[in-house]
Amino acid sequence: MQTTLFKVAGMTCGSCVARVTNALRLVHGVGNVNVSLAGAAATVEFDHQLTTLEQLQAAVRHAGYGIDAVQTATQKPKGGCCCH
Ligand SMILES: [Cu+2]
Repeated sequence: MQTTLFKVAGMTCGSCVARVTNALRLVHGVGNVNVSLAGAAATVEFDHQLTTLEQLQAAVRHAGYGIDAVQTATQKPKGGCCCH
């Protein structure tokens, strides 16, 4: 499993978050999904042998949202509450 973080464009409310979350969860090989409305980002845990970042982003686009920027680097579980 690896964790990736990417920006999701177009989310405006909790329903958007739920839609993006569900779309990502439906992708084969995806584990935990955490979508942040405030951060306009999705944190996705996935098995890279079963799926790819491209497939995750395609699922988000399919749900009607955009991908802003891509961070392919594995997220470091380091740092406290201050992300910026
Ligand atoms: Cu919405």
